[in-house]
Amino acid sequence: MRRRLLAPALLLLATALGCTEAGTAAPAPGPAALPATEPEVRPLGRIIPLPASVRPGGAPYTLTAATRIGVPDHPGVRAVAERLAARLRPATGFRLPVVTDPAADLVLRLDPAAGALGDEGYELRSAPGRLTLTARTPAGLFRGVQTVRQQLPAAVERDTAQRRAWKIAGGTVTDVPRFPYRGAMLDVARHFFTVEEVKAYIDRIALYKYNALHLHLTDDQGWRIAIGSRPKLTEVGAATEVGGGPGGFYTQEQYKELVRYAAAAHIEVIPEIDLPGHTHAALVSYPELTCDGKALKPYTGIEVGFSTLCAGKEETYAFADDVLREIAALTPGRYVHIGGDEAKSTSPADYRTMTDRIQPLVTRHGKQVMAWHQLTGDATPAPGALIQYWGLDRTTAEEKEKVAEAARAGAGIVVSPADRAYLDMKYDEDTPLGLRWAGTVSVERSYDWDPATYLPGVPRSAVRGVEAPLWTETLSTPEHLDTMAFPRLPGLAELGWSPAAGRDWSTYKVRLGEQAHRWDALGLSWYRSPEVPWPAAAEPPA
Ligand code: IFG
Repeated sequence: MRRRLLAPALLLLATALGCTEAGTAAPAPGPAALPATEPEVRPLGRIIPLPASVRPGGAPYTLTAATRIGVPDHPGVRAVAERLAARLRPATGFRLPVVTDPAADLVLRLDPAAGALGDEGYELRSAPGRLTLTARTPAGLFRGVQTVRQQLPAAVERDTAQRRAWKIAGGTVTDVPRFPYRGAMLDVARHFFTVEEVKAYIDRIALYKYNALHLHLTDDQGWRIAIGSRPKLTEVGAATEVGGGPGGFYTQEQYKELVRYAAAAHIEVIPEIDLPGHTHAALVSYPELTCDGKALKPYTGIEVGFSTLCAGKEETYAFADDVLREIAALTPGRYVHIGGDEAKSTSPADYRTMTDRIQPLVTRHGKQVMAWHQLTGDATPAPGALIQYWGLDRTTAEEKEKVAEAARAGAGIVVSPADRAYLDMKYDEDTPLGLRWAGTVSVERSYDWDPATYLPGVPRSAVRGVEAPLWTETLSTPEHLDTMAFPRLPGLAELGWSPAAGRDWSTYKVRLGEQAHRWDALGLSWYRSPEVPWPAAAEPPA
């Protein structure tokens, strides 16, 4: 862009008007806009994540006032159907009864013999008068329902009756996920988010076929989950958050409600109790856990790496056992995440001592260990552990090699590079929210990489998938979460779900731009990135 020098007075005005910087014109306009309105019928497969196989053909299926949703006599399938009906009723105004009648026009069916569909795959067949979703499991039907939603006009997401036709393009979609682990992480420790706000985030990730919600429950600034045997963790440790706000916590009943709500979307909740670092809130609550036993003051800043449990004290392991026992009992999922990151105040020897004694507590309580990749550095991951990589381009080769060694020794790897997948990274220099210690992460940069080949020396078979962490040092409202997650969250879902072949930024960004109609219908406070061709009329809510 040619720099046009502005007369000083004009320069002042231009700056006041918020031009990107004094003396330059507004940034170059983004890619050409998309049509202001959606097509009458969305082409089959023009959704996110991109399905594995799409065979368009024939006339569309039309949802009508007479539509009935047919299910077998199976509670899991009926639950998926009821959720679909509940989603579609407000905008269509149709009754959409769920019936056990195979002659219904919208049918959800299980086919245990459809082995190729695996645990989450589905087949969608759409034709005049009949739409059939087939899967091996209710989870597969739930993933297929997200495709049904996205094939319908975005207006279907609205909660008031919309006068329009509800057509789904004709043809067949046969779809299976590339990776078994497709996670989104929400940090509720730096800033606390209520049960309703977390449920809203679950709704958002469910639309993009995520299947894991990693909840970062504890950190220096706050402890967010009640532990019956350690009441001070919430009496004291939950009373703060970054910036000095009131903080908060989940009772065990509230936490169970979150787990249930996620399970209804076939999303596994993975609780993280970050140890031995990131433990200041626990140390404030129980001073006997510090090596010198001195009482500490709550911390509401955003520094990291200054806290540690004490390897030489038996209290440490009694504490860890109390917490991990109760967390495991609240977790129907396979994993408990024990953190392990940024233990900068823990000696390597102490780190190994504590992780060697803490990991068996997880397995003793019937769960598998998940941890940040530092566990492969100064310690040895427990058998069957899931290691979450959060390094970045500048991470040293030896640190990456430690992860590769663990992978070759049997650990599963979840890839969430900070300079690709961290949704709390600023989009660019001008993003008001977020951090930038890993650099800025544009929409394209968050999409244009491959989890399967990202880490050198990690066997393809060890890569279980991808995760999109959203840290909340600078984010305190649901709107903040939406602004940082949209438009980057859907792209990471596609990296986890879609085949690598056929995925490229130039075509993806058009499918992404089309999603804006849906985000408007859902009322999301999304960021209108200049990288993406948005529909002419789609404006984020004021
Ligand atoms: N790194 C810390 C987080 C958070 C993050 C913010 C990890 C594993 C920086 N650890 O990411 O607690 O502060 O971007």
